[in-house]
Amino acid sequence: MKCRRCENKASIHMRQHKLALCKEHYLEWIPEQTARFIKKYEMFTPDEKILVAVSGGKDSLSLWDILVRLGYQADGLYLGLGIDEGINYSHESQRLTEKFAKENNLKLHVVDIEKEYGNSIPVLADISYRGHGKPCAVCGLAKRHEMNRIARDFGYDVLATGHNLDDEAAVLFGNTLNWSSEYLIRQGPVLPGSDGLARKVKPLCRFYEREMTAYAIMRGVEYIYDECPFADGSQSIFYKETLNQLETTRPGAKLIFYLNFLEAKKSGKLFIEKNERQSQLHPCPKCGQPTSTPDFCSFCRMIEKAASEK
Ligand code: Q46
Ligand code: ZN
Ligand code: ZN
Repeated sequence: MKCRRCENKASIHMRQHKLALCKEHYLEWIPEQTARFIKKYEMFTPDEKILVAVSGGKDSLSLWDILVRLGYQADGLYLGLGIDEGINYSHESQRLTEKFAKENNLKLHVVDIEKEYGNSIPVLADISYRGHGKPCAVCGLAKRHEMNRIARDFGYDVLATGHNLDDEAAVLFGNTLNWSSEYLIRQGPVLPGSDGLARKVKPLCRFYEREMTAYAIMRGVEYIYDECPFADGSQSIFYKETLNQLETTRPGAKLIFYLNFLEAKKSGKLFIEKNERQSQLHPCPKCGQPTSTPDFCSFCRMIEKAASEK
């Protein structure tokens, strides 16, 4: 297959976009699309200071790389969680993040949770749950708190995270299965700031995980391949696998799931009150049944259309 923009052999084929690109053009396409999403969702402007939360993984390091390539003022924040189980996760992810910052001459804030607060995340979790359960809730809480603190203390306008489409679709899937309306209302590419809370943005939210992996590899970004050992067997991984199965038979299913949700949310009709909805109904002039469509109800329209085409 050939690249859509030149005659060279394509390095990646994105079925859901019906688009194939060579390495050179793919490395152009990703920042172009990111710039488009930043504008479309009004994430930030060129004069705002951005703090990128970097974990040493492919998404956050690539996000940092893309923002810098686009000319934004983006500094990094690495949180040392003290997770040294198995592969020495924290140590290795910090090493790769610092290496990236150094090689690209970028400013990186490093906060070591244990040095700052006396205990690492696994220890804090052990204390909180008396040795039972995964540390993820404690970890999430600490991450949100520290990201916000650094953003506030150093005067950043916005906090950017590397969540990709697979992450967002999995969260949306989980929230939908549980009908967690409060979370559904808050989910989106931008979470506006409020008093003391920095605005949060997800510029990669429309890229598939596989697209981000391809970007990191083609760009030569050195990242940590392994996930945090505590991510193993998590619900979000199960949701991701389920959505991937769907995607295999219906290319684009994940993207449609997420984008249609954003559309529905934007239109304000997602959680419309029952009474409000009823007041928008009127009787169909033909059959008298309540309908929201102007004029005839959908059923009567269908019958009319069929009759007229006979
Ligand atoms: S929450 Fe849980 Fe992650 Fe923290 S303990 Fe690891 S898996 S890093 S995204
Ligand atoms: Zn090309
Ligand atoms: Zn507090």
